Amino acid sequence: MVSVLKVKGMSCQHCVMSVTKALIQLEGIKDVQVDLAKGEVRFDNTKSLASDRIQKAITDAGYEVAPS
Ligand SMILES: [Cu+2]
Repeated sequence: MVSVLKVKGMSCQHCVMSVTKALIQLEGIKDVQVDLAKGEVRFDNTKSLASDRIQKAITDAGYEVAPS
């Protein structure tokens, strides 16, 4: 299932890489794409991983998931 999250605090290509790396190492998360201008992260959650796991990975990387 393709999901889109709003992520606060991303400001440059380094942030894009950090968030991408944090997500891609989660089980079943594939095709991570970050839209820096919109502050959006899109990914395919192929194993229906719980959203709190995904949010924690982003938080641990130093960014904040905005409520949708
Ligand atoms: Cu940055």
